Amino acid sequence: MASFDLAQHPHRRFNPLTGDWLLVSPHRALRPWQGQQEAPDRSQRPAYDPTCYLCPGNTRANGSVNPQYDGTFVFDNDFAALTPDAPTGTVELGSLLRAEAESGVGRVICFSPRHDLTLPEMSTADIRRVVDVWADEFQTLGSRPDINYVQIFENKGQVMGCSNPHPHGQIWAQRTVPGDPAKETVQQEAYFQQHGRTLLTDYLEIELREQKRVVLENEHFVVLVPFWAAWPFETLVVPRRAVQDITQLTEAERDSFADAIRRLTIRYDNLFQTSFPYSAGLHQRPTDGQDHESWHLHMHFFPPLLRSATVRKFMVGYELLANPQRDITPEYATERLRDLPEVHYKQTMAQEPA
Ligand code: H2U
Ligand code: ZN
Repeated sequence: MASFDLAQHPHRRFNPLTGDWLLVSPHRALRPWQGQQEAPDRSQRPAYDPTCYLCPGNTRANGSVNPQYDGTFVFDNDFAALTPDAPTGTVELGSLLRAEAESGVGRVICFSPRHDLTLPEMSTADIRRVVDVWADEFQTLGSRPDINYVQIFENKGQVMGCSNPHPHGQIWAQRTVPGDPAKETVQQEAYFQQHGRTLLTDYLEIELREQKRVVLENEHFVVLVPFWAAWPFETLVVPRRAVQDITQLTEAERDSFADAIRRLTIRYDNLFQTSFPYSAGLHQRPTDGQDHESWHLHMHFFPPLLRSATVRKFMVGYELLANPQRDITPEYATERLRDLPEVHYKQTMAQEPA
């Protein structure tokens, strides 16, 4: 029998950040790449949409009027999933039926006044302003006694349930530490106790040596397809220096972060020449007042597209019942992402005849 080869044979991979496992079935992806199946998406939105509830000067659903902002704009979500003043209390029916009140804050962040842009079409300087807003919001929300975790994220594209194409993200900040960040806290803490270094410091060292899953690097950040990635083109954006949260990044590191986000999202759009949908978000230390030396800030990108702009991955069947599974190996996904240009395809097309 042939010796075990990650590129050919079915195997399980361990996710050290969550402690979960993933099934990889590379042989199922051996069928040849079909190449691009759809025409590039050339659609353009207007720079200003009078019906958009996020554009400057427009009225939102609750009657508030947005200012004539020219950079970023942050407001309390008018339909927040969590509110700060919810009644407290618990319900327990034996040990099996348990509930407890939860409180928190929802914020919406407009990345740009321009309705027609997305992160990959914004300048590095403008993305840097978004990074600064994330840091300010983390600082303000995280220092509240009633907030112990701040989840900053972006849903991009209709398939991800995003209700409006205007470039924006959200923050849900709450009293308890939710599931995945809680798992990552436990895992990183255990690793740090044992090794005295953060889990992602050591992980980065391996990836930089191996160079099999690194998509791009700059002075302070590395973008890679994690060894345990569950989504076809899932990536992790990691600062080289172990910082626990975004407020600890230096000016130069914040610039690097913006550069990494821009270059990665351009590659995503270029992959299927479409506005690439994803859910992305920062993972950082809980703001519960405890020392979280073991935490290493990072940003996850979870994109659902699989083979083209219309063929997407669903977590169904085995994945709903057992654990995530993938056909395209993380190493192959890295090659695909690495081969793409860092000039946005719409910009390239603008120079060419239609
Ligand atoms: P999506 O990224 O899921 O589309 O989120 C947009 C958010 O904007 C959503 O959470 C909020 C919704 O509650 N929103 C307002 O706060 N005011 C509005 O007038 C419309 C939408
Ligand atoms: Zn708009």
